[in-house]
Amino acid sequence: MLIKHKKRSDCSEHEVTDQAVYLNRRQFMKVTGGAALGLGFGNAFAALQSGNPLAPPAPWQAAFNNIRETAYGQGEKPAPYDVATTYNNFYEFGYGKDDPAKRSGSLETRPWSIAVEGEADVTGVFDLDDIIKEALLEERIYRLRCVEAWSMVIPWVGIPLADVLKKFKPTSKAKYVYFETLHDPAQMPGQRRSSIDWPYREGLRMDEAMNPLALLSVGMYGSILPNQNGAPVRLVVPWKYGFKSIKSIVKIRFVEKQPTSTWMDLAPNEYGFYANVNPEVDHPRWSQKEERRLPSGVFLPNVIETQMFNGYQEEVASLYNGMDLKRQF
Ligand SMILES: Nc1nc2c(c(=O)[nH]1)N[C@H]1C(S)=C(S)[C@@H](COP(=O)(O)O)O[C@H]1N2
Ligand SMILES: [Mo]
Repeated sequence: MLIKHKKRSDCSEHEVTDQAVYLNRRQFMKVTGGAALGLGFGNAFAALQSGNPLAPPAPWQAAFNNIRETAYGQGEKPAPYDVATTYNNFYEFGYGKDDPAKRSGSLETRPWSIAVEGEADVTGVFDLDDIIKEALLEERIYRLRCVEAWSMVIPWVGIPLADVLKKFKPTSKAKYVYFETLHDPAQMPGQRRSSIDWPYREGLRMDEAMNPLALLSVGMYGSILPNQNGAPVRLVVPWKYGFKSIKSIVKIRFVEKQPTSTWMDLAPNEYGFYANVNPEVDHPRWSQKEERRLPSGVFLPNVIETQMFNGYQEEVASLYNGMDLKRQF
């Protein structure tokens, strides 16, 4: 059932897609369980089951056959799959935009455990697939705005972050939640260089993490996440610059004090803890007023205006009442 709650962020004036074409594509994805022939995004599943082609899907895999549609991003035009999977930032695999696609094949994403620590009643080490098989996966079509002034629309598959965090019963002392990416230079060649203090780290204030827009993503385009997009589990925080959406998460820690993040540590004058998309606050080295919406031609760049909170102001502006968004960037 598609519940229509029309918000401004649900549609984009710039890119109104032919709804019928898109709905047909979704219908097609459902019928084929995401393994759309020739579109290139069903291979992940096939590969996972390749040990025994006749084996029934594991319970967590079955969750992907029942992805709930939502109203988020209806009317947006998702980037072509090959753009979303070859133009990536994932420094654990190198600094080039196509390095993650070329070099992330070495990442082993199953089995995958997540350590939950800190100010919560339920802590310990949990298997990701146990979390997935208990959940109802949702599709959320979100704009992703990178601090480098490019953006794309991606149809994510995931679980509302709040639903997952609540299971661990955070205590009243949990004011922030901290996340960490895997640190394993054997699997992540970029970590063999010490330019960044690995592992990659991020954090959210508790009320931000509990906001309904925050998603713990385990898939995109109807199937599991490709390695270069942060497999097997990543954050998607669409009203913040892309670097907050930490990939390949292995640790969640509930904490009392504001944690620091990788980019704050590297360049505190350029990147803040909040990192909300804000066209009024320029990066010290470039403007944030506009963005290049991918796919974008070299000779005819597809440049659009950047929106406050990446266009999600109705959902999140109240989180920041009374805060000076120009100073607390
Ligand atoms: N662990 C980790 N997470 C990360 C990054 C990274 O380098 N390492 N890059 C971030 C940045 S800058 C962006 S824009 C998004 C890109 O996500 P995508 O490649 O799926 O589009 O991932 C974010 N998450
Ligand atoms: Mo980014």
